Amino acid sequence: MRELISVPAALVTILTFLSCAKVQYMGDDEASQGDVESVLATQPKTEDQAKETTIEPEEPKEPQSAKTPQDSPTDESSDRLFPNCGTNDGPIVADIYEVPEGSESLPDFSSLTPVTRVCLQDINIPARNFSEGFPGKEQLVEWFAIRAYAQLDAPVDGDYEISINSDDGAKVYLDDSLVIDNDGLHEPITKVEQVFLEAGSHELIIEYYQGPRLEIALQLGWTLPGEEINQWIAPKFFKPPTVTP
Ligand SMILES: [Ca+2]
Repeated sequence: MRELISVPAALVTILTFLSCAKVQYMGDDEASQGDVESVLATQPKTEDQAKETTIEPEEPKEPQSAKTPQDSPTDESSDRLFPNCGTNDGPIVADIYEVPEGSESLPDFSSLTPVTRVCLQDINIPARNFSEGFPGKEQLVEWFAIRAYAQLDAPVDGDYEISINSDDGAKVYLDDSLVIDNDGLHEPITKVEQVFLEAGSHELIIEYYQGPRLEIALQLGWTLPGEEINQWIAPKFFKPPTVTP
């Protein structure tokens, strides 16, 4: 008789324990899910990936795993020339625009809204077939424009020969002054202008557009005072712009 009583008592004890364990687990589960959601809220994600992070109550043995963000956060770089603009990918900030087919010169940038913003280490895209597009963004093949902003560091006082090679049109501004006008619908053409620069930083704006097919090119160069070799300006001479629109 004693055994008949003690067996149900043991069952009750076990059931009570399991019930508490379940409540405890559900509490952890909700907390974990909240943690994950707060982490993911700061990261780009797709709907599918968001679903993947949902904790499955059927697998209570590994609630901790839910706290680990998914191994493959969404990569938005597919629609960018360079990802992580403003961090490790270059001081030059460049806005990309679409321009109407048939454009024979640079657009009026003030009337346009950028499609996206990218960053560059330098302005050195040698002439290439248009079908290759711009580095990292094959879609940029025709009828687009770029307005790029940076500071250019002049190492010494003196007369610089600034050069721009572009296909199609481009303009170079330093400290709000137009320095080179290479605008128009044309094959790769290099224009050179002599400019006196004091040593130090100068606000640089490059405007560029690519019209139809054939070729793409955009390179910014200089000949330093007292030297004779024109070289494409190295990344170390660029700094982030002080102001961007
Ligand atoms: Ca072209």
